[in-house]
Amino acid sequence: MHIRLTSAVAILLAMGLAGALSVQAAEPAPPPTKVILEPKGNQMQFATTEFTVEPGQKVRLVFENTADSPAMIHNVVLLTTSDEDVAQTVGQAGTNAGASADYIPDHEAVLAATEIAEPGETVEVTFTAPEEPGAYTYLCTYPGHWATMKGTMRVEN
Ligand SMILES: [Cu+2]
Repeated sequence: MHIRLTSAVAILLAMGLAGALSVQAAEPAPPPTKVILEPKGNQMQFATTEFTVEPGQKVRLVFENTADSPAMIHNVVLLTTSDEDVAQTVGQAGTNAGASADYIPDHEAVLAATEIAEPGETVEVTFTAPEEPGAYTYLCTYPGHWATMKGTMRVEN
């Protein structure tokens, strides 16, 4: 009787394990969705001013600095909000943060940020999109750029 019970438990355990494994196999973690951004020529603007991702989706954000003017140094800073005042605050704080911080301020509204990309360089950052559907601003915080160099990430189902 003791042996039979043990066997029954072992079988149940094995079934449970198989079940767990099959669930994992059926739902592998999806690879991050890739978003590629570029500047608009040698202007202080992004060529793409809007992109859409799903809530909670892993996003690999790649910024290719295709500018060729030496002055066109950029980054991409994604915010937790689309509030204009917050964008302005982060833009100004970025200038104060300075080159050694890649002009990325230590601010609670910064959701993700790339380092600085000189002309011809490519930088990237991987992050998890917010669960909350809505609009999220991204901007370049290189000094003088944030006022015109920005866009919107939309989170939608
Ligand atoms: Cu810029």
